[in-house]
Amino acid sequence: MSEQQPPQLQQVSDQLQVVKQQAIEHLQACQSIDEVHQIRVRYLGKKGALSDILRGLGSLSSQDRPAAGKQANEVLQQIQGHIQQRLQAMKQELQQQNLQRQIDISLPGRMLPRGHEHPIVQTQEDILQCLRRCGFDVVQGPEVEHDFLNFTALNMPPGHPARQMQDTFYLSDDVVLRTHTSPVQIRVLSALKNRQQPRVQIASPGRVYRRDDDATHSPVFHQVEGLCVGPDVTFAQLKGLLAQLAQQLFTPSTRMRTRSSYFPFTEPSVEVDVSCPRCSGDACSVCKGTGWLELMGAGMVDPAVFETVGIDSETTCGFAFGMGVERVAMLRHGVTDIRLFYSNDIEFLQQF
Ligand code: FA5
Repeated sequence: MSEQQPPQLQQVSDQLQVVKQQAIEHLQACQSIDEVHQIRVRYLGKKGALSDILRGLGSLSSQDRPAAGKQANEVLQQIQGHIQQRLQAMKQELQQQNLQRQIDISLPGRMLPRGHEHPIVQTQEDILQCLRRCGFDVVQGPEVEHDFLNFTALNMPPGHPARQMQDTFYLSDDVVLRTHTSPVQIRVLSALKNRQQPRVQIASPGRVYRRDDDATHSPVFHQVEGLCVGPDVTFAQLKGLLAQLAQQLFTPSTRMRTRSSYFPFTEPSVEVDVSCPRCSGDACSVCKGTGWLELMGAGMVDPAVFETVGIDSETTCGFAFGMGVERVAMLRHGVTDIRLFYSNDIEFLQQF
């Protein structure tokens, strides 16, 4: 049996028990650490329930006041203890949840999206790969070129009508953005000047520039140039090489044909066609019913080019060819608008 208390003290004691009970119930119902802090303020704060009771202790007799103060202090400590316990339990629960979330070693790793080479780079690399296997070394030339190397040394002196075949970006009177990769031929041949029986076999890839802009012509595009020079290089070798190249770039059944053409730096000159990869030569809308698609220009190096760079054209001959990389990529993948390659459209690029 608890000791009988004076009536006023008993009243305070009852109030303290009610406040404690309510605080415990509220703490149990709390769902978050924030809510626990709100309960602390509500019961133990300056304007809280316990402070209300403490303020009323002044009206007690001086005999009862110490006992009431002691009881209030005990209730304060008990509520604080419950708050600590509740916070502790909540923190442990959170840690447990976080651990479960962090260390599920059975989950698959998060895959980062993977990029790949641009279709133009892929095609250029396939062309070079094929040429490397045939013994060609890869040589690069500058994109800003002397008018002399881009035109004059290739048998197109100023005023030559063939210059108009390639609408040119002039940077100054005698400096241009190269319109084709053929000036690399001149740079390579000039280095062989005065050599007895010069031999060289190079492939030169790179960007070229023309004032062109429509669905099949871009102002900036890529070419791969091939040059093979020696004492006994023949047109038959050129045809054999290009037939092999066409079969490797398209399908093993791809056929090749040459049509007579004109380039100032080759003689004879040809346009090289391949059987349409879409219809295998049967005629379709891609080849406009002809069964053939134009692939590149080629020919035997014109003796005038050898003479310009100081190589004896009586004892040296060679062949050269030049193809548009975009054109090859369009034929391989059935792309009808060249601008798609430069549009940075991720859905288009993801197809390759
Ligand atoms: C030339 O540029 C010659 N230098 C190629 C050559 C080299 C012939 C060596 C003989 C010996 P042509 O202007 O035809 O030739 O261009 C070659 C290829 O570049 C064309 O077949 C075409 O596929 C591509 N081409 C030309 N203009 C553009 C353009 N604006 N956009 C995309 N591709 C183009």
